[in-house]
Amino acid sequence: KEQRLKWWQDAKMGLFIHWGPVSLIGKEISWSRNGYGKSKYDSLYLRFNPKQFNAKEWVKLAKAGGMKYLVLTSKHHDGFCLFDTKTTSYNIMNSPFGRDVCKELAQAAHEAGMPIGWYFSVADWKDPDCRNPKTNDVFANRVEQQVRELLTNYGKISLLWIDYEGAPSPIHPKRVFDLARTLQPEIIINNRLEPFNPDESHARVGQYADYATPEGFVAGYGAVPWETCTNMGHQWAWRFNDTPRSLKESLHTLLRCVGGNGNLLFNIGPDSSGVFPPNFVARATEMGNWLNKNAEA
Ligand code: FUL
Repeated sequence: KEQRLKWWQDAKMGLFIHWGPVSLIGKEISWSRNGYGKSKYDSLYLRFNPKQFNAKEWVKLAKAGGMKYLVLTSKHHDGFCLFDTKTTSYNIMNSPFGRDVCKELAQAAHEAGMPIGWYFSVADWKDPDCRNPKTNDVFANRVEQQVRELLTNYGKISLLWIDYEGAPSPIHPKRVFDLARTLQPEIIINNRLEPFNPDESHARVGQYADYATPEGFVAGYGAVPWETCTNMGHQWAWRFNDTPRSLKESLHTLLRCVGGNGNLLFNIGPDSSGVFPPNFVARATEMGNWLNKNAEA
């Protein structure tokens, strides 16, 4: 286990990227679906065309920010797939953009020697088979097929950041875990495959997990490997006129994680043209510069 986690523990900070058609409206990813109107939300992809998307620029931003790995929302709870998939038409290839975002980002990351992982929600609010007593088996198989695609078609994938938003689990944790390890023997997997109790704050690392995932706060979980995920701004997805935390607060967050032997997965949302907001790029770059000066790797 320790050997498997070594690159990640050495990396200390990663860039978390929440992105999808929702960036067109600047509302929170998936969670805004009800309030905005399900059918309107689900149609956003029909005008999602992020022409400025340049995977190399994204990797460059991570590098400038001192972030040593990338985690992209391949599929959030809203069910939209940022990758080419045979399992559903609700995917990026059917948007006007028509380019496989996961493919381009994986390629750019590989070229730069930067580990990449997928955020992947095993719950899907748009899929009628999800948690449908009659057809949930079909759904569980579909999810496994998606995991198979994500871990087969994009070269080496270093990390699987599973997400899951409440009970009951619509999938089979062991099957997904074994599948991931079979397809990518070195992959590390967070602790959200197993049904969790919200009171545990994602602290428990069970049988099908490598590390804990405190969300929105910094917490040392003793001997358990952990990674805080939190926003540099005020929501996961891009938001109009959002402002990043101050440099001081950003650095404090990082240093508290590292000082507690944990990682920081720092999130920024690109806009609907495919670009990270300049004020966030500037903040990340300031962090990277500070690290270069003060924390020799
Ligand atoms: C949560 C999700 O519900 C949020 O939208 C976000 O993706 C966060 C990292 O995990 O459980």
